[in-house]
Amino acid sequence: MLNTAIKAARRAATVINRASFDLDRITVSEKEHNNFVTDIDQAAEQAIVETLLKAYPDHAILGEESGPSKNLNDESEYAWIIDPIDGTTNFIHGYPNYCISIALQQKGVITQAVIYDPVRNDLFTATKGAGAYLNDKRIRVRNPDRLAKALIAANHGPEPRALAEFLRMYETVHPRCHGVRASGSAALELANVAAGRSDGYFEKGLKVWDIAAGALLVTEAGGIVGEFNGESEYLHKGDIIAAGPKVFAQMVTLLAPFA
Ligand code: LIP
Repeated sequence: MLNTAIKAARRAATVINRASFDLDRITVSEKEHNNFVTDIDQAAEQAIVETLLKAYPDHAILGEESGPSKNLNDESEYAWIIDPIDGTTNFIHGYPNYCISIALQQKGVITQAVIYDPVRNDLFTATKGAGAYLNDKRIRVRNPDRLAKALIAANHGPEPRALAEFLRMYETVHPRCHGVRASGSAALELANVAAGRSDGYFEKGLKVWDIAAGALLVTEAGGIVGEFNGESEYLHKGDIIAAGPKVFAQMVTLLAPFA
């Protein structure tokens, strides 16, 4: 199943890379203020869904662009959760920080994860209980002993209210670590934590397709993922902190007031 997801991600990447050479030709629409979708998101999702359903015609689908398939329900044995371009705003601008995110949920539990960065050709994969990998090499969170030694990533959604709260959270965390970076792709931020490229990440108001694959990568790389109060319903809640165990505890202490 992981191999099928990798094949699907690579097919989507072909669509995305081709389009990235001529961004003026893509069709952009605004779902809501500053929340964009392009014809390339839709074409990439179609390529992913076709590949998955060719191999597994009975599986359910939850795609950012196509929504839930008719057979998706709480009882679905297998459901694929897809974000064809996580970081669409970056993609539209040619800002090279976006990725394809595909997760498999099996009876409510995420068991497979693929995040593919088509710009850097970085393929992140994880299988529950079998570790996390970047381009076939095992990855682990960095786990510094103190937040004061950590580089943290964070983002915020498009709503003005979310921005105001984000600025307060930024003010809280930034002076206590090496810095906070905001680069517009939740899935890649999680993959970066898993690979030890950053030490922690926080964001509120996300959708399940933004975080399902990335959360498995982090936990399989030895990290912790939770809500702002440390609880574990982050996939449904959409508010997430991810980090190595020591930094996670310190981030929860600082960010719990924003839960
Ligand atoms: C985006 C996220 C980003 C978040 C945006 C949006 P999209 O996903 O990854 O981190 O701040 O609100 O959800 O819409 O590009 O797939």
